[in-house]
Formats: sequence, structure tokens, C-alpha cells
Amino acid sequence: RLEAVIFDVDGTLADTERDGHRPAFNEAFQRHGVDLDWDVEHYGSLLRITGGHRRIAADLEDRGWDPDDADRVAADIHRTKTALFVERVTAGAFDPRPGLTEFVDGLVDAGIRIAVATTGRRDWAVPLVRHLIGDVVEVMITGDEVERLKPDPEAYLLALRGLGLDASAALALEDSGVGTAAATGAGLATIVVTNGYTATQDFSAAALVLPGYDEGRGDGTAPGDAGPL
Ligand code: XBP
Ligand code: MG
Repeated sequence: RLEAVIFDVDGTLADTERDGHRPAFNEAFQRHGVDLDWDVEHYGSLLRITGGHRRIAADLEDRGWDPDDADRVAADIHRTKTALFVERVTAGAFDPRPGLTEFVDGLVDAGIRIAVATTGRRDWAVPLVRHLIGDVVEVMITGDEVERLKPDPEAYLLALRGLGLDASAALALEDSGVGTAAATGAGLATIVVTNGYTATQDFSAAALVLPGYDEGRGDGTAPGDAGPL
């Protein structure tokens, strides 16, 4: 029996990457005097690297920086980025993805428990999740609690441990290939709700791939509509 659903955050609960994290990174680069400005396309390719600190360091190294310098400067820039992103979250800059609120309400009404597993920082993840889905979250694992970020399954394994459940009693909700690898690596059946950045990624390990929470089967029919027999 299904007892819990474990949600990813970025891209799954809200469209936070392109117009949320990306401009916060760019403003942080400016404040630190680093001549870098991630456009929409380049940022999309960098999303394969989870964790803002690692993402910045990897890009600086690609531009010829010494790895130790890149890591040190990336840590400083990422602290600023985190503070800037917290400001955006507390200003209410992000809305739930269409249909998410009704989807979560339905789960809660059915007695399904809710958890979260993200590789983002706790400073912004906690207020963002509260803003997007309220107080229904029983267990919340963030990038602050894990040693290995997604695609490693650690975040999902910790969420299952927090819930006290075996993977067979839970489902993961993800938006990306990297996140799906983490969730399925923890043994979780995974539903993917794609977005602009992730629609063309490899979801062969997923149980189901949908274009949105409110778009039925993606073929124009409503959920539950069996169509012509
Ligand atoms: C999203 C991430 C994060 C965010 C930026 O993962 O990989 O790194 O892009 O947040 P998920 P930080 O979809 O699993 O939440 O800067 O706090 O890392
Ligand atoms: Mg995601």
C-alpha cells in the first residue's frame, strides 16, 4: 500500500531554476566581481551538476581556474547566492506549479504522508516548501543533511529512514533525469513531471512521465477518461 510521497523541490514543486536560482547566481557573480553571467541555455547544461557550490566551481574550472581557487571562490559566491535566493523566496516570488496544490490536497485527504528530498540548501528550501505546500511536510531532507548530492540516492534513503518506511511503501515525484536516478537508486517508483529544462532528458527508469500535474495523460484526455473503447 502507498503510504508516502517524497517530493523533489526545484522544478517539481515550482519552476525555480531559470528565473529564480539563475538570476541569483548571476547577481552573486556581479557582487563578487567575477565576470560571469549564465544565460538560459548554458544554465540548462549546468543543471546536470547538482548543488550550487559545485556548479559554480565546475564552471570556473572549465574556464581555466585552478581547482582550489575555484572551490574557495565558489564557496563565497554561493553563500551570497543563497542569501539572495532566500530574499526571493521570502518575497513570495515563486508559485506552485499548476495543479500541485490540488494534487497535494488529494494525497493528504487520502492519508498519504508527505516528505521532501532536495539537494538545495536548507536556508531557502524550508521557507520555499512552506510557501508552496504549507505545513504538510513530515520529513524534509536538504543538501545540508547529505554527504553526496543527487544523483546519489542518499537524500531519498534519508527521507525513507525519517518516514520509517521501506521504498516499496513510497513514491518519488521528480522533474529531472538526475533526480530520477537518485530516487530510483533508492528503490522508489518515480513519477516524473517534466518542465522546460527537463522534457527531453532520459526517464527510462521512471514509472510514469507527465507534462504537468493538471494535464492528464498528456494526450488531451483528462485523468480517468478511458477514451473511445
Ligand atoms: C536542485 C539543485 C540545486 C539548485 C540550486 O536540485 O541541484 O543545486 O539548482 O540550489 P533538486 P543551491 O531539484 O534536487 O532540488 O544553490 O542551494 O544548491
Ligand atoms: Mg528538481
